[in-house]
Amino acid sequence: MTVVELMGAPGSPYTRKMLALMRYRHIPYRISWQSITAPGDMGHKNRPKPKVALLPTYYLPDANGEIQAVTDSTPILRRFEEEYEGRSVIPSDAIMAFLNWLLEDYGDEWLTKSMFHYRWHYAADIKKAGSILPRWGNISASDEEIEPLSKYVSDRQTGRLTYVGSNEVTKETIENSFTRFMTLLDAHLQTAPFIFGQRPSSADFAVYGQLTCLALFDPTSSAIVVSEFPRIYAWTELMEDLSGLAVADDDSGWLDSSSAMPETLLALVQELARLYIPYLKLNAEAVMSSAEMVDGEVDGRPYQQNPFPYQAKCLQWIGEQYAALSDRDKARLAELTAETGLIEALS
Ligand SMILES: N[C@@H](CCC(=O)N[C@@H](CS)C(=O)NCC(=O)O)C(=O)O
Repeated sequence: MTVVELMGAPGSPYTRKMLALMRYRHIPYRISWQSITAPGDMGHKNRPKPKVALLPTYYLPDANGEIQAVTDSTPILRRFEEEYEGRSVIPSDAIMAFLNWLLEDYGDEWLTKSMFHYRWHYAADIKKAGSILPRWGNISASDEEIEPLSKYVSDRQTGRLTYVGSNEVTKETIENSFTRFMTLLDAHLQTAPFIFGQRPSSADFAVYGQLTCLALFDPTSSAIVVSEFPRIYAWTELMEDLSGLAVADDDSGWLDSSSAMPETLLALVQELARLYIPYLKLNAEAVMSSAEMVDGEVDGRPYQQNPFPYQAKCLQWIGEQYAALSDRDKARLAELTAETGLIEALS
């Protein structure tokens, strides 16, 4: 059996998303640990370099069998759906699969703002991340060797806060949205062990990836999760290794659209409609008009960040996923989510 090769780091939420996914799906892998340790150090010496240096980087064959460096967990996860049978992480019902796409995207693109904000905003978090992150790629390095790397990593990452959108204007919006999302997820997990029922979906893995930082590692956010959302702390630990989880061989265990959706899932959808999709639209407008700043309102408060072209693409993909639904599914989605404002947000 082919072994999938990748480079990643334990401090990278997307690496953790994909490691947990591969464990659950029984996809054998080999990882080389990499932390962002020194200028120009991103990349495996004897390997092709990806177009954009991101973690995780996978080394996968293209159509001609040539190994290429590829990044972006969302399409890679779907490539694995084609290549490996069983234990799928995409709900079998088209409507639930669409909502799963949205929630996966929220985890990857919005919850990560909380992750980056909590890790690089408060002194205790910066100190912990600065001292641990560079060690993950250099476990035997001496303290003297680590010291300048700690400084490099902290300076570099705090300098990137502005790209992620964590700043004095948005701090409150990001922190409020984190506790609100935790409250909604906590309520929903009281109805089922995973977001879309009895088996984990790609949205669970995306949210889990960010929570390996927010719940388990970074002291400020972890203190919030441990004291206010112990269920989510426990869930995050469970998600890490689902290789032994028994799931039905058929497609049973997923929520489906034939009956009403749980109120707690609708509340999560409402959060996407109210906050996430409007944010994506604001960003996409700024990208399309080549504005210098995203400058508008999110969640009823002023919002500013540097325009992010990748997230304009995310909005386009969401539109394509919606357009691919049959007319019947679109009508049923509208009916099921009528109270949430989702369809209005998507239009
Ligand atoms: N959309 C990408 C995002 C990956 C990503 O942003 N990775 C971060 C670390 S978790 C990274 O490598 N950042 C590089 C940098 O900050 O320069 C995915 O889903 O894989």
